[in-house]
Amino acid sequence: MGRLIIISNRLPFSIDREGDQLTLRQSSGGLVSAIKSYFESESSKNRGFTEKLWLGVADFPQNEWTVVAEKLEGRDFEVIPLFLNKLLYKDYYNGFSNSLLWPLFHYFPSLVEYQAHYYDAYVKVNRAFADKLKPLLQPDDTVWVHDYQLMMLPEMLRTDNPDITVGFFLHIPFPSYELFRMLPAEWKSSLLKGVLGSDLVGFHTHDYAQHFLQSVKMILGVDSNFHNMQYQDRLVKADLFPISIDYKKFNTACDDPETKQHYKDIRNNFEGKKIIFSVDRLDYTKGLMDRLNAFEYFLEQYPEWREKVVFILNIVPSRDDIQAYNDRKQQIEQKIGTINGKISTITWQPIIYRYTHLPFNELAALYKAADVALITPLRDGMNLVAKEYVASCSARIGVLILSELAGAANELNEALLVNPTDIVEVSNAINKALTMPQEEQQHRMALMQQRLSDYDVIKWVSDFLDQLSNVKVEQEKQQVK
Ligand code: GDG
Repeated sequence: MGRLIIISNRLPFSIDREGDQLTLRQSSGGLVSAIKSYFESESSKNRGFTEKLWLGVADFPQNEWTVVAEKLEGRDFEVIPLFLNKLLYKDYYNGFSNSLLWPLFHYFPSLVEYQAHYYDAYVKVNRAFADKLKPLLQPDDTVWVHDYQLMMLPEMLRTDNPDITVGFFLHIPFPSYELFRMLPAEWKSSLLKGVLGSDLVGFHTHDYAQHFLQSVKMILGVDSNFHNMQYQDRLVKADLFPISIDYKKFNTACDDPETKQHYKDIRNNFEGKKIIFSVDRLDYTKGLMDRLNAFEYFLEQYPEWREKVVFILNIVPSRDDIQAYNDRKQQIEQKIGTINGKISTITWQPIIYRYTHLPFNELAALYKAADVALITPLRDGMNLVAKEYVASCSARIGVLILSELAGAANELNEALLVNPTDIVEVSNAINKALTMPQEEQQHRMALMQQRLSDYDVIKWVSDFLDQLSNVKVEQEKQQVK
């Protein structure tokens, strides 16, 4: 067994600076916690990779690498930093990735910015990743490329090393062909050919995999048989791997003294009141405005809940150098002000709003304290917050209200599933959640918890890597025939 090389846009940590002191902070995204939990697990040790490496763009200048490298000593993986020109990175990341692929793949075609220089930057940065890896690659390495920022990389790696083992996983939805076809001809075929450089392509849901296969057929004329394609005389498989969470970490988080203290403070502060909670990055895909409209409508339709419920809304800063994000922030804050101004009393405010990144223990305490989690994205590849809320603390009660347009809705069937744009349905769901008998809450939660603990994130990683090696075995069999 050779080495495992993880490739993602950013490295799994960022740098905090205080004066000339640098400290490393682990990034809090789903991918990072998934891979970290896997690296620390027995499964990873048993698989016998000789080494684990992580390649991504560094958020620190090249001249600080020696200092950063010292701080990384003793980790269970090696870091390969890629240093890029800032302007090039901006056009690739803010531009092609987040002002074109992100809105298109989340069904916001009117927000897509078709700019040729964004595309050029995307090709160049994918090439820079391939060039960085080229001299380091060994024939028995397993390379796992992550997400929409690097769709062209698998093909580039394959051209450099035809026998390489490459997996690709898309963390966001793959849109229906009707959306994907809106891209200019050269761009859409390069993206698909790029991904098809892999041996295995992973998606969160069956629908995303089907959409991908249909685009491959319509645009490249490549047929599929179930999940298998024969592309350039090579078997390529597209399958579903719904990402999960570190179930144990969330399930036991409430035993931690710091979490307990936060929990006590929250409950004391809102004594006698029901708590509705949500936490999202500030993003138009998260449906924050529709959620606020639904909550306002709920307070009008069910006035008996006034002064008896609070909505703790935590928004995490994100991509604030993109105009579409900044505009949304102002609109959301205005809406919160309007609702609070209109409905508050001298002793009660319906929405407690914070715009910050919460420390883990506080997040865990809020998950535990929440009677209802209101998670209503307009589109979401998966949505880990929904899974984390369910997993948080054993023997839990509480109700999850979840958008049917989040990938997680496929697995969390016992949640109250809603159309996030239907304010009447969401408002009724809030009332139903707040009045649901405890036994029913417990029953629904127990079923969902069981499912999450059976397929946790370590299983997710192992499952993907197992299938990746299986595809290689099948390819070899085909060659022998
Ligand atoms: C992509 C896809 C897919 C959030 N706020 C705080 C905080 N978080 C953590 C949560 C959770 C993660 O960030 C966000 O989960 P998402 O599911 O939205 O994941 P992303 O990585 O942003 O997005 C998404 C995912 O990839 C995985 O494939 O589910 O659909 O868009 O883990 O806990 N953590 C802390 N404080 C916060 O304030 N500590």
